Amino acid sequence: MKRYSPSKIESKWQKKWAKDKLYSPDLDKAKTPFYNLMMFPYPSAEGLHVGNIYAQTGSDIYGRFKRMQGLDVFEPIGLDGFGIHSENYALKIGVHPMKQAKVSEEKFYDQMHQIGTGVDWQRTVETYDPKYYKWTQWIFIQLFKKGLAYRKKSPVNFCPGICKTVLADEQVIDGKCERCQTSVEKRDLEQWFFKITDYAERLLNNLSFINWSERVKIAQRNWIGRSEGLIIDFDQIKVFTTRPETTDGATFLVISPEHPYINEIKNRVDSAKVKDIDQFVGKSKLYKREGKTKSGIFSGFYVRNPVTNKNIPVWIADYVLMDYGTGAIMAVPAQDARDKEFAKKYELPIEKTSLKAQPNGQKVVNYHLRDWLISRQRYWGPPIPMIYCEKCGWQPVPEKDLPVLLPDVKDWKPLGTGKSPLASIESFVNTKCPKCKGPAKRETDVSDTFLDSAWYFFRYISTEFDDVAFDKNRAKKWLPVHMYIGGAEHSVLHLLYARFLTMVFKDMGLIDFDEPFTRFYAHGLLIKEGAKMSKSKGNIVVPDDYIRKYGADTLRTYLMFLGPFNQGGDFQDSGIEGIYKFINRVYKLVSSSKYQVLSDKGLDRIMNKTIKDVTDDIEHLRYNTAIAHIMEYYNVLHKFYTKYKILDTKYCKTLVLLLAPFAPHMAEELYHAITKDTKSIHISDWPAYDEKLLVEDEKTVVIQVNGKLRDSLVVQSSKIKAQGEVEKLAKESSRIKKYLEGNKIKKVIYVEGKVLNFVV
Ligand code: ANZ
Ligand code: ZN
Repeated sequence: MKRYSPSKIESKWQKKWAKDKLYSPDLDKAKTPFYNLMMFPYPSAEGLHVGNIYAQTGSDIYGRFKRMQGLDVFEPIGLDGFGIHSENYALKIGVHPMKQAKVSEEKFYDQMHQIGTGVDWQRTVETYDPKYYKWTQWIFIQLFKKGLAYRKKSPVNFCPGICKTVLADEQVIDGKCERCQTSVEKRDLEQWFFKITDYAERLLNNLSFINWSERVKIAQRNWIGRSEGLIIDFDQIKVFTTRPETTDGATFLVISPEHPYINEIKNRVDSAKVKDIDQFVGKSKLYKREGKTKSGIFSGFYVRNPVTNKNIPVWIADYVLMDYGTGAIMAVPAQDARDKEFAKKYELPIEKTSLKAQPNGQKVVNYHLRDWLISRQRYWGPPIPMIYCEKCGWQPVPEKDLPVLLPDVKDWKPLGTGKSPLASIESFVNTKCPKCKGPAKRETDVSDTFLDSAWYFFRYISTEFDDVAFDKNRAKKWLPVHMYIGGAEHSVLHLLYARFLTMVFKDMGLIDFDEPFTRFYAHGLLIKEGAKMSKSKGNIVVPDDYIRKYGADTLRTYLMFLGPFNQGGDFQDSGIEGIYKFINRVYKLVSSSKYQVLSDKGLDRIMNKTIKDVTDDIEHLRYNTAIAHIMEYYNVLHKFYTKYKILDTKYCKTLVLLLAPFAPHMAEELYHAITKDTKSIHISDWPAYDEKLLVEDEKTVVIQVNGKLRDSLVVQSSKIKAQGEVEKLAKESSRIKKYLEGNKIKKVIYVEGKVLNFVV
């Protein structure tokens, strides 16, 4: 018997799989397409975190399982390497992002090979490849043509830290930049937006039919935030309320510091007040999101409450947002906590509501969902393909001129002026107007990374097409994605943007479905020995070290054994040792057993039961329990072999087949050692089980009391050995009960599987 040597086995099979293009289905001829997609990774040059490997392995196991079940599995891989995360890393290490991208790419693909994923290496996609971002730009233009891309000056989140760019609301966590943790400021800038709000209702309604976990659907529902209410006039000021029946308790009005009516008010109040207002409004622009204390100022202006007919004061305060509802509210401090806090702070009246008088108003539905902010004042992204002409206004770059190449420049670092570094490159900026051919200027912002990753799954199936973003026939055949696996942290944004673009493609007549991901499954997160992994703690698990020491098969199996896949788990060095031993034992048993054709009824039953359990578990992504069943099965085989020194080949073959999705290299090696099959284990059939063999056989046990036959019981074979079990069953029998009642049992004699005698 040869010693188990993962490094030899793994590289050998990886080469063979690549040579045979084992994981590259024929996208046009495939009969039973199954699109198995893992969320787009965005690795840095430091390489993949064990968390990425965790997600990737979980996805790969599902793909391998489906492939063995006979489906044409397409499992692509690529790299989301444009954008702020990659650029910030390049900034940190002082290397040009274009150069860095190549280094990261090589490292990433190398790791992906090493871990033994069954991905189609013919169809990789990198977002910074001009062949890809040409189509990202094309998509921008289609949205512009449909009126779904527009420009707006608006107060936006700006990170003055290392990012020096506008951030989407979602990239601001507790007032801090998600990427570099600097406190975010508000700035007024002209920006490109996508009108995702036009799709709010569809995005919400479709959630009812997609197979996603309730948790993710709830997150999306909350983010879209549908709200029904009334718009009520307080003289010229309109407020939005969801509680019109509390209008009698509205003791003051609050308008946002950005509300246009402030100009009107300034015309009507004295100059001292105007000065105060200007000062307050100016200050509130700089407000940082984390300072949630409500501050405000009395505007000097009053309006009439339509229910009480009383005049109430109008305040300006920063807890009212301009871009929701009407940017103005009626404050009902008796009912609303924020209003109450504000009223207490500024000693405003708090009055009870009970009247329930409904004022007149206009019924409206509002959504909390905001339009998608696309512009980024950065270098490392696809230039937004638009041209500004003084005469003709904004014009899209003609499609034949795509891609607008990102110039390779030395000064790529963010400027912090509210302009992208591209704005300083005259040869880039100055161009001709596509309409009047006069002098014009290019847009110099690049688009948000979330746009790159919102449509990549359309490209995977179309990489050889350079004249379209994606091929319609391929899309018809392969989409929507059958199984999508990724992190729960992307439950809202990425998934929402991908859904939105899919709907737009449908409206353009390019596809005939609304939803891109039939099934989405969110995996859990890993920790290390009880603590969150972080660089500062120095407890990051570098997958390469473990692959070197134990092999990819052990790492994969261990990661999946850690805990339920949707809950993550605690990575422990002692735990991976245990799996390594298990893998070694399997290798030893299978490769050293002598094979004979000798079926055993008990083994048959256990084998069938194991196949059933493992199949069910993998189908539901319960990988940890699937592995536990395989381990139990191994133990039974091992015991049997130790006792009888022979083992029918079929039992080992099943063991190896069941392990194939988890430990693909070792399984391949052993499969060829014990079968004559020349094709790969990964395209052989997933084992089937026989329902009939699952039923345990039973035996009839005669029950006596003082040696006299009183009853007989049918007992399952598995319980037949345990006298206690049989005794318990006998005592439950009503026929036996009456003989035992009131008597003391002196002795119980059991002849295994035959007779049980109570002596009373
Ligand atoms: C009076 C009232 C009484 C309100 C009460 C609530 C409770 P959702 O459900 O999120 O739509 N509101 C309206 N526009 C706002 C804005 N631009 N900025 C901040 N707050 C705003 O919430 C709607 C409620 O939030 C509205 O109903 C309004 O306060 C406030 F007991 O009006 B309500
Ligand atoms: Zn022009």
